[in-house]
Amino acid sequence: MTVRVGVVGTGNIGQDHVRRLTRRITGAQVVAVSDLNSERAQTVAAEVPGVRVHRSGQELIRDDEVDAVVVASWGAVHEEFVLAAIAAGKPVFCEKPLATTTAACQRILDAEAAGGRRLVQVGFMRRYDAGYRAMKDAIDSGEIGSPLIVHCAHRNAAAPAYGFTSDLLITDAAIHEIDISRWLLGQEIAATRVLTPRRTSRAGSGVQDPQVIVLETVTGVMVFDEVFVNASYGYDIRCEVVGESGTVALGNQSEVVVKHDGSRSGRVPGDWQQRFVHAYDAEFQAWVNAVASGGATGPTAWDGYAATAVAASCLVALETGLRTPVQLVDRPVFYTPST
Ligand code: NAD
Ligand code: ISE
Repeated sequence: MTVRVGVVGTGNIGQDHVRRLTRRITGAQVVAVSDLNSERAQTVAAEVPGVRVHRSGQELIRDDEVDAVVVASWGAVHEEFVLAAIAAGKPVFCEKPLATTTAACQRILDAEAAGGRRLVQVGFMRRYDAGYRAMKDAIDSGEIGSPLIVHCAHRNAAAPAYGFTSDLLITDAAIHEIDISRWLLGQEIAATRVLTPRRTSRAGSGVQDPQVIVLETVTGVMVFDEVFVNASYGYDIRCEVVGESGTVALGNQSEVVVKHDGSRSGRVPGDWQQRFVHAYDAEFQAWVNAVASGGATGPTAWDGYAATAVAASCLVALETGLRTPVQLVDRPVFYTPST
């Protein structure tokens, strides 16, 4: 079966996803797109023969020839499209964040559970990265003993051109470490703190960049996440888990080593598209395979909810400077731990 996909939001990552579904993923065909910016939608549609442009995401979701939906619009409008896809009984891949408030995520949990069938996959693509997967295997095998501390860094060369705020360092960037820590450790996060180092001169006016986010899990594992979105030298993602008897860390991300004029050097990826290209491909292939077989896989709406709840706690911690508990409802039985 070829899964006929409609994509809502054809900005940066929406365009990427249209191209990957068209050129690299097997078993899928993009048949429709929609964007508030209709010119952008038309331009993206022109690249792929036979793609229809809808006037709205809602119209696209109602299209009988769309079997499954990708939501890649701005975070604040994810909820309405995810709820519409669930109401239509269509599988939906939603880019992170699932929604921007815990109340909105809760409405998605309720709607999906009421339908009795998993339809939502959230775009936490790091779970498909070979490095993170190898880290998880090492942790789960018991090789490094019980995890105690996690060190992460999330450095972007430059913040996106639109007004990037202090809050977005948490809700747009650190949300990836929030998810990957929950997944690597297999535990929920119970409390957060946000430390505010000296600001880089490259930060926008009033923007707290960098930040050090501290996540404390239910068993007391501490995650230290440096988020620095104007690091200037490249896109650098680091993660090391320290266990009772060893450590495991992401390896060197450079695909080559250059030796020249008495020095040895490697390459630093420029951005997330380069660094995680294989992870996005694997994530989409897994989604399409699951949809084609009538199943579901990957990060669930619960994972989206939990990540947004932890981010909400970090926002309070940033504002107050205090250790802030995470408010989580009990996980519904419908959401067994995801892989
Ligand atoms: P973007 O601004 O480049 O693109 C978003 C697009 O959505 C724009 O073209 C905008 O016109 C469109 N849009 C907004 N509201 C809409 C609506 N109601 N209906 C239809 N279209 C609408 O942003 P982006 O960088 O592509 O990010 C999009 C989403 O993807 C965000 O949620 C972001 O957090 C996420 N993202 C995830 C990753 C990742 O690594 N997984 C990377 C980048 C972005
Ligand atoms: C972007 O939205 C992403 O999700 C990238 O993966 C992340 O590294 C970047 O900081 C975000 O702005």
